[in-house]
Amino acid sequence: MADKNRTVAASLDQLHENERIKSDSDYLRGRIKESLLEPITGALLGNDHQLTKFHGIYQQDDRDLRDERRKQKLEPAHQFMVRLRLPGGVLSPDQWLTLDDLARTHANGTLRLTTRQTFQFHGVLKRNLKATIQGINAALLDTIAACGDNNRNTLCTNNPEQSWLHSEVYEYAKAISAHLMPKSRAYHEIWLDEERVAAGPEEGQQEPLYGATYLPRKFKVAIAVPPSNDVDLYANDLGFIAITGDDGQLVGFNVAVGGGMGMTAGEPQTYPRLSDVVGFCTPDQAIDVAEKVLAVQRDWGDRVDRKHARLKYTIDDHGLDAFRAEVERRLGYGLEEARPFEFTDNGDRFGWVQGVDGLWYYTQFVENGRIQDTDGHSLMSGMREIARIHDGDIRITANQNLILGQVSEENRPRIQELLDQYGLTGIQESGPTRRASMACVAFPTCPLAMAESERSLPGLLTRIEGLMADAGIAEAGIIVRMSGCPNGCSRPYLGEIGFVGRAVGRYDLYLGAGYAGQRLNKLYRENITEDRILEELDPVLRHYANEREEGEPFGDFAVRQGYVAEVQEGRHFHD
Ligand code: SRM
Ligand code: SF4
Repeated sequence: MADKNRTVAASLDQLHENERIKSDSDYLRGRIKESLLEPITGALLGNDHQLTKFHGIYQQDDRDLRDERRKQKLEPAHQFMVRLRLPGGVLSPDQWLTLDDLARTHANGTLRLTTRQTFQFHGVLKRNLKATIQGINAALLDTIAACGDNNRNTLCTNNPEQSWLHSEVYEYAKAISAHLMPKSRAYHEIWLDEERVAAGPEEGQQEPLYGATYLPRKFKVAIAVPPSNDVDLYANDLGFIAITGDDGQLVGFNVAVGGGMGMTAGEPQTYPRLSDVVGFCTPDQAIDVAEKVLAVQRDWGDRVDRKHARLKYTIDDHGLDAFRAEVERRLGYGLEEARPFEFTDNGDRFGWVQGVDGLWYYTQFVENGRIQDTDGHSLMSGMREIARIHDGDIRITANQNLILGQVSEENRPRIQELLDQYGLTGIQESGPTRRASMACVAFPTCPLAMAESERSLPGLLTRIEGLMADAGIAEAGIIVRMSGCPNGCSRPYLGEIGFVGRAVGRYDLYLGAGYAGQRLNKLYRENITEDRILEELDPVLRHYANEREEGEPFGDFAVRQGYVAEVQEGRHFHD
């Protein structure tokens, strides 16, 4: 605590504007209450849109309508994205039904599963925001800190083949999320009408961990259970890798720090970076370790340049050894040496699997995480009917898919019937490459999108699948990821084939990531159209079909054959 927000105290004027906004916000209250009541505009007032992020709410506008509205001299079609905090991605069927209902009454009629195991609503109007949050709260869910400069949704491996460990490890995901959650009551006062307790001595202590200016930037934690790396552990600021003893029981976690994907085009001082494993801690130390890693980043992170403020840059600036030493100093003990482990892949296991608990788990492919009814596939209606009869839980994966968990033997045929009836089985029969693919949201809601992503990957994949079929490798599962800009929300730098949007219809093409999420890919072609993408990929896919070694993943092949150089040390420094 001694040096907390030292930099802030030095001089707010010299820091990034957001530091003042946070500092002046009265612990995330700002004028949000007034903003919500202002009828003249569909937007929030002043800087309140920066503060609502800490409550899981982003102000956006419909970019499909932007030009037309500008011509008509209308303000942008303001609307909001609302993101849930859902540690480990687990919810009940009743909670699903609430979210489904809110999506249809208060949002754009779809639900969006995210790459961090949670839900987003899009298209919520200002006048419906409060009712949406209250509806979420009534289902015992919340949106606290789902965005903003704080700890984001905590990921946890959901692989049903490891169900005996899942319940134990999931408890850590929940505990870390709760421990690192902002403690300000602003959320409860603004959205849930809680009365503010009169100012007293405790006023100054509203955020014992974060202080008045929270973190320099977002902070992300994941827990993985090897051999599955379905959470892309190395892409997180802080990762815990579950280590089991000979009896299969949890003995502790390897600790990894400094991962992140985001970069800015043309700014080589920004780069994706995979985290480094720095040691091992016992289960009862995990929360303390999470707190101290976050605290060092709080105090050492860059509060001047937000593009240089993530933990990965703090670590590269100070050196890994110095960072680890500071964490250990604050812990009061050293981390043990990391234990051996192996990740085999970062994908999901589709279809039915029986857990050691005797119950059944069904993983459903959801293309780019969008839950909606389309021609032939009534995913939204089907899931509604399934949730009505399902007596287990529902789990979201970090690959934007969902799992029906703990299905009883007796309920399984009924659920299968609904899966068939609503066309979910049809979606499931997509080829292995499509099922391993992910795209971020991008247009029309994301303000940062430079190119289409969610709306364009399905069509591009059809063309890539065509090339693969012609080359005789339709059955190969290649990890393809697309992002609409270099921020990398679909973790495209971990795609065996990665597309990163540069302008409408143009993408950077990356090749060569590791199949288990252990190696970044590398830029292969810059700023090319979809037609050029296919021209470029065709010979590489044919080469792969003819000369791959037994079981060799496409990313490894692309590196071995020299299409791209191997990325060293988990860092993606630009050529
Ligand atoms: Fe992201 C910003 C969507 C996962 C890196 N991300 C955004 C915003 C909120 C745009 C904005 O700032 O206004 C996007 C909203 C789009 C929309 O309309 O819904 C957005 N990010 C998403 C989601 C929904 C993508 C998806 O298709 O699933 C994911 C929501 C996760 C969640 O539930 O919490 C999402 N974003 C990620 C990930 C992947 C991950 O966390 O594993 C990353 C890369 C990992 C990382 O953080 O480095 C990611 N998002 C970013 C960045 C770049 C951060 C950086 O350090 O440079 C931004 C831009 C920013 O923060 O300035 C961003
Ligand atoms: Fe938006 Fe870029 Fe993230 Fe895609 S990668 S959702 S375009 S910020």
